Amino acid sequence: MKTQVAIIGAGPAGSLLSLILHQRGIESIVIERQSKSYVLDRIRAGVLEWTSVELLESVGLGERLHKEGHRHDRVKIGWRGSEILDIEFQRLAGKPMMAYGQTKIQEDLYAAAERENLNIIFESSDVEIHDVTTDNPYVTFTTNGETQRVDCDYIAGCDGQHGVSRGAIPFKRRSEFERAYPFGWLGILSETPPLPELVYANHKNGFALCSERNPMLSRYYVQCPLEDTVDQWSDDRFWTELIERLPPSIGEHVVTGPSIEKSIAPLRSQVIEPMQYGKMFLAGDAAHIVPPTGAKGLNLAIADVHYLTEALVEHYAGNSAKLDSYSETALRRVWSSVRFSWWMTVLLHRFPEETAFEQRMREEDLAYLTRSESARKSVAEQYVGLDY
Ligand code: FAS
Ligand code: PHB
Repeated sequence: MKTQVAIIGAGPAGSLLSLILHQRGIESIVIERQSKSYVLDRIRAGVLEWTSVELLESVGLGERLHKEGHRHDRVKIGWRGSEILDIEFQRLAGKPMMAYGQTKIQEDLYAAAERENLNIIFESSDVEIHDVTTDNPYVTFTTNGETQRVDCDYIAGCDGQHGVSRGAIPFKRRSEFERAYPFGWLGILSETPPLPELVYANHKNGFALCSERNPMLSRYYVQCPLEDTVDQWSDDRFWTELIERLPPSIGEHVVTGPSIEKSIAPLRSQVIEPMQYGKMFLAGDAAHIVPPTGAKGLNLAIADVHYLTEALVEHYAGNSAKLDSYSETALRRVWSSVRFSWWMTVLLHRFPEETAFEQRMREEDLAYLTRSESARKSVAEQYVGLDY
């Protein structure tokens, strides 16, 4: 097969990239390891920066997003047991954010792929990248027991944190920056009405987060030790611990119920530099991982796709400047979001080895945010996302 851009991975980054390139007249083929239903069953991100909302609108994905999404003008942070900090990002940063689950975004992207007849090849294995430093790169893979080959002008590595693309950059040409956090997030879904606002909490027992997927589907998280397993967390234990970590005036409104999904995810910060090598470009989790505390993972993937599609469209129109500087451009936002996600994670979690001094410093940070509107404005503009 031959195409202009061979895309590895049909998660949000790969499927959005293929859709926008198609709409701008550039052909692509997407090669995905899993089945379509497997990708759609994954529970991941929950909130969109307004820049992400506007980009999805611009490619025709705004209708269901505005119908089923829930716009939020603020988030609350509970701390020191009963204190409540209000980050009013609409008032302070002039933008809201949208609660709309990644699962729905993936459904919308696959529906658009069907409508626009995109070429996504699911259940492909043994994907290999070849000759990225030549003018004739290509990708090989196996599907239905047969080896296939896609000749292309460019390769987009959108295959997430466990993909093969990042490995196509030679070890001595690649820099990896990483921090693993000494705790995980235990997340549940319950068919109960969510709280009216997203609520983060720092408590002496650890972090908690109250979010949503729709008016009758709530998403909650509590920080847990890395070695914990889901079996150690009955629903009762989860609800008791979640409510314990919230200020009483908020916790008393949590509607509990049976969990319909329960999982533990580790937290990591990671950046791969550069995000391009020869004719290959990395986008999304293939290039960077952030702890979900700052709600940046999916939004960064969408931002990378914005920069890469702009660069490819201008290249095919005769100007390669943006393509040559894609990595430098994308990494500016990546590092800004990686820092914010790290900062929010340190601000709101309890670290196993820390002393009472560190928790006191944390509470002083939260007290300063409570007193200072300019400090809250800084958090607000980073949370809702800076303009591209
Ligand atoms: P993805 O990982 O979504 O997609 C990569 C695709 O490539 C996958 O479909 C995979 O099957 C495919 N692939 C992998 N290797 C391949 C190969 N060799 N060949 C072909 N295909 C291959 N972000 C938030 O903002 N908030 C959250 O709460 C949140 N929770 C998360 C929970 C978990 C458990 C995980 C893993 C991530 C979470 N994230 C969260 C981050 C998540 O939303 C990612 O940022 C987002 O999925 C990134 O999209 P992609 O870059 O497309 O990567
Ligand atoms: C979610 O709804 O899954 C969610 C919301 C905010 C975060 C992380 C996850 O910071």
